[in-house]
Amino acid sequence: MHAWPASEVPALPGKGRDLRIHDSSTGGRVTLEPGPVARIYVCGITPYDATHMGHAATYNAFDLVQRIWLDTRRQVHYVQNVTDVDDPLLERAQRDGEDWVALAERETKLFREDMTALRMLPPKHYIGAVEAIPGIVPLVERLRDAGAAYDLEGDVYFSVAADPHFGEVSRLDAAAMRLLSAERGGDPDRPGKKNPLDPMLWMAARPDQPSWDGGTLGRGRPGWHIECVAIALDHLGMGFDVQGGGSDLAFPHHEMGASHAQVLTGEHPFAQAYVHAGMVGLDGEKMSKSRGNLVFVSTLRRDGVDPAAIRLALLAHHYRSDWEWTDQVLQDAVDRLGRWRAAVSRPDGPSADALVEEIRAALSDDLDSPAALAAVDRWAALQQSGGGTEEGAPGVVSRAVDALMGVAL
Ligand code: 5CA
Ligand code: ZN
Repeated sequence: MHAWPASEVPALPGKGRDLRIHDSSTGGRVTLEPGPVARIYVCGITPYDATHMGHAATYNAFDLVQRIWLDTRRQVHYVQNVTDVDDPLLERAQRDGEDWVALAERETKLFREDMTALRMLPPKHYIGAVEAIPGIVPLVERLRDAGAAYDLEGDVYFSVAADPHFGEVSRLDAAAMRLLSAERGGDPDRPGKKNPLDPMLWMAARPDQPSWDGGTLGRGRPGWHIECVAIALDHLGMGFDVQGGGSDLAFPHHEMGASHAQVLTGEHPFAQAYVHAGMVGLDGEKMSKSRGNLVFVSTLRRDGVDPAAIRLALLAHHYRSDWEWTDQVLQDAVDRLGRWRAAVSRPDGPSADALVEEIRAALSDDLDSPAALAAVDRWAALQQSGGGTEEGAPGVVSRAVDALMGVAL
């Protein structure tokens, strides 16, 4: 699949700092030490509805990670998937009497447009589940042949017992895992499973559902977790730097993905750090396509909201916190954008050197974007009160907020 166009990332004076970030698998902060090419996999959308503020917040967090790496003069190898065949997508297409392929294509196109407008850096490889199927089948066959997967009425399940490291990503107890498995696409109550948590690797063809040739597995379609594993192993290999997504992916998705990959390769870990963004809610509920309580990026854009203001609304919250979208959040961002634009519209102003370092320090400290915004606010207030006359300083500030936070002033 093609991704979306990259916005330019201006070069800044000096050099960025290495990122310290919260890793779910250790429960604490780790300093990431990528090589010259940092490798990141961020789980993509299931395209049955438009990009909402929760999605945008999660992709914003991982966009910051990449911008920090670019600022440390590294290249970034970014991979993202599109879950373009899965139960929720097929159910929505069925409900609306729409062709599931057309639905997925339409929503993926809209997602690309939203990401472009928000200046999110595009993945180098943007891969759909359907196009990954030829690579998924041999992985499932290998797991089965190694005794790490078993057949249940034609479906193939992964045996979590095969991975000695199972449970280390989310660090949840068995009861919590069982609950979340039922909520998030698993089937812990299906009779005949070896362990209720075992996830499906390959689902045998169902009547009236799309299916593909699965070699010795028979016709069917892939399970969710193996999709991301196949794509990540194909394009990044084991031990890549960051596996990212919202906190709802820690279990089962990232836990199972790590186990699949670790059993397949005999290596550990799948990713150096598992990074999870908090959930954005509306009216006290997690914003989700299934609940339907959504604020869409595309609706705001259509209403004439500047994408830079949307981006500032996201950046005003720490990526790990759960927060609520309100009209006030957007209004505050619109006001801030106005103040910042006014402050950089003059040819001179207070020196930007210290500010650039403050932004770098804040973001490299577990992506503390609220602190980065506060630093820019202080500079803008100083500018407003006539606090400096350094020629070109406003230009440096503009470039810094664009390069490090994707906000075009
Ligand atoms: N296709 C899978 C991942 S392989 C999936 O979870 N798709 S999704 O469309 O449901 O979500 C896309 C990304 O947005 C995921 O990282 C998910 O964790 C994140 N996300 C979904 N809802 C929210 C929310 N309310 N707040 C923050 N992030 C969210
Ligand atoms: Zn995924």
